Amino acid sequence: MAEIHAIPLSSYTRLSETEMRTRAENWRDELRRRRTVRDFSDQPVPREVIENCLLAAGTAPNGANKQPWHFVVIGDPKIKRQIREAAEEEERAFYSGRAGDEWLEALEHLGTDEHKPFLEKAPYLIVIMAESYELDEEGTKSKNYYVTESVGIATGMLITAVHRAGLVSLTHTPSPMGFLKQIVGRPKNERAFLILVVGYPEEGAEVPDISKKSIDQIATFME
Ligand code: IYR
Repeated sequence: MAEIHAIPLSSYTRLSETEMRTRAENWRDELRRRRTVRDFSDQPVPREVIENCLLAAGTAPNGANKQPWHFVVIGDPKIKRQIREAAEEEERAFYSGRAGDEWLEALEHLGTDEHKPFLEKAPYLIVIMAESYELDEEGTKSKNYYVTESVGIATGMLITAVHRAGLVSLTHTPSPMGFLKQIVGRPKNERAFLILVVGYPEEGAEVPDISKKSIDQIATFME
């Protein structure tokens, strides 16, 4: 066996059961307050807040600790406009038939359409890239593992960090997303995973009246 370099688990604090119960309830309630928002204000957000949310996301568990993600943070209005134009072109095709009837019916209650003003209005678009494989400075390739799972977990942690910081987000997945890689100019080992739109909600923002599944619907305990 190769020798591993191990250090004590000094960052862990064991909580009392009472504290644990309270925290689990409070965190559930805190995350229940999170809503995906589509009406964004153009009010600026401090860059440092975004940096810290990204560092939080970067702690995600991932395959072989390869950390196969890259976050492109776009505040430049010209690039935001380019992304909006390209995304709306894809979305027009999507909503006018490419999605198919079943998909369009499933989306009806959300009230989404091909218009994506938030891509220009929100202060930051975070284009999340997945590194399908690793490419070092000399151009040598090596494998990454569980890339989709890893980037998905990091994205969830980013969404949670953004919420915790008092901002709102929207997971936007223009379909297909090939155009993004070109606009943001990333290397060939990366593919666009999704766009996380981040900012403050617009005054009077509205969200769809939807609910989440119950514990019995989402979990099975085999005790
Ligand atoms: N990408 C489209 C469609 C869309 C798809 C799903 I699945 C959603 O939950 C919401 C929207 C759009 O952004 O409008």
